Amino acid sequence: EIPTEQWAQVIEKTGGPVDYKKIPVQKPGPDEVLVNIKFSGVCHTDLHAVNGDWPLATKLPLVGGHEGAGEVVAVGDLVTDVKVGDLAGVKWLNGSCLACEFCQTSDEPLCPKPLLSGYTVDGTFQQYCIAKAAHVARIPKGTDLAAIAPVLCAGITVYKGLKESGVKPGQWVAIVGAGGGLGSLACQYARAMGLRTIAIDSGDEKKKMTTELGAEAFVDFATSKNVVADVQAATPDGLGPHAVILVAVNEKPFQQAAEYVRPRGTVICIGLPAGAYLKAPVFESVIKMIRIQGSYVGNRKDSAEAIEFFTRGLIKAPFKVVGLSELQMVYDKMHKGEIVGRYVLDTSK
Ligand code: 8ID
Ligand code: ZN
Repeated sequence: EIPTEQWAQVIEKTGGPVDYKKIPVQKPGPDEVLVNIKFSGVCHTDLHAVNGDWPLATKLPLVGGHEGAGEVVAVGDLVTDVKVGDLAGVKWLNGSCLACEFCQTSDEPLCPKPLLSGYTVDGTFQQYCIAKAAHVARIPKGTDLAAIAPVLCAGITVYKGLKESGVKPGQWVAIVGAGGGLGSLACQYARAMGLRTIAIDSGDEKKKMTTELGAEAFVDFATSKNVVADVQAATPDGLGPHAVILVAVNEKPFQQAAEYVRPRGTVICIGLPAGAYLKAPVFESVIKMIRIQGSYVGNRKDSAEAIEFFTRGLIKAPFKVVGLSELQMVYDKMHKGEIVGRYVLDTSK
C-alpha cells in the first residue's frame, strides 16, 4: 500500500541545511509514474543545488537527488509501457517536452523546457518520487538497486562523455577527478570500452582505487610539480592522451587540459565548478587542432546502453551505503573532497 506520508530530505532555502522530515506522498499525473525509491546516489550536482552554485534557480522548498533506483508503485492513465512492479531509475532528466527539435532528434537533454530531478522538480532523496514515464530508466528484474544507483547519473554521464570524445579502443584517456563519483565510474566504463586510462586526482586512497578500477597511471594534482608534463609522460610516446574527460569540481584543470591533450585530441568538459571559465592557449589549440566540447548527461538510448554495461557485469565501482537521514554528513565529506567513489543513501533509514 502507498502511504500518505514519507521520509524526505528537504531544503527550504538556498545554502541549506537539509532537513530530514516527513512530507506528503504525491500522486502521479497521467503521463507519470510513482517510484518507491529504495536507494539514491549522491552526486556533486546535488551539493551545487544546495549551495546555489549555478546561474539557474532551483525550486524551493526542494527535495534533491537524481540517482534513484526503485520499484514502480503507481502509473498514470496514459502510461502503457511501464507497469506497477517494474524496477525503474529516476535520472537527472525527469522529463522533457518530446516535441522540440532536440527531443525529436534524441538530444532530449538539450530540450529548452526540461524537468530536472532534484532541481526544478522534487528528486530522489525521498521514499516516493514522481517522474515522466517516457524518461524513467528501465532496470532489469533482479538488479542490485544500491549498486546501480550511481549508474543513473554518474554512469550515464561519463559513458556519454567517452562516446562524445570519439576516442577509440586502445587509445589513451585522461580522467580528471578520477577518484570521485563520476571519475570512478569513468575508469570502469573506459576499461570496458577498451581504452587506456590516466587517472588524475589526489591522495593514496584515490590512487589505489583508480588503479583497481583499471587506470594504468595516476597523477596526483596536489603533489605533482608539473601536471602537464606528468600526464604527457604517462603515454608511451610522450604526446599525451587522445581525450581528456574533465569531471573535477575546480576551475584549474579546465585551463590545463588543452596543454597536455594530444594533437587532434578532444577535451570533454563535464564537471560544473561554480563560476568557472574555460581557457586554452590559442596558439597550441590551433597548431594541435584540438577540440574542446561540453557533454551533458545522456539521452534515453545512452542511458539504456550504460545500464546494459552494468547488467553485463562490466561496471563495478565502489560505493558506501548510509541512511537517507545521513545526507548532511555526505555533503560535508563531499565539500572537503574526501569521498572516494560514491555514497548511496538507503531510503529506509
Ligand atoms: O552532465 C553533466 N555534465 C554532469 C552530470 C553529473 C555531474 C556534470 N556533473 C558534475 C557535477 O555537478 C560536478 O561538478 O560533475 C562534477 C563531478 O561530480 P562528482 O563526481 O559527483 O563529484 P565528486 O565525487 O566530488 O568528485 C570530484 C573529484 O574531483 C577531484 C576531487 O578530488 C574529487 O575526487 N578534483 C578536484 I575538486 N580538483 C581536481 C584537480 N585539480 C580534482 N581532480 C584532478 N585535478
Ligand atoms: Zn548527477
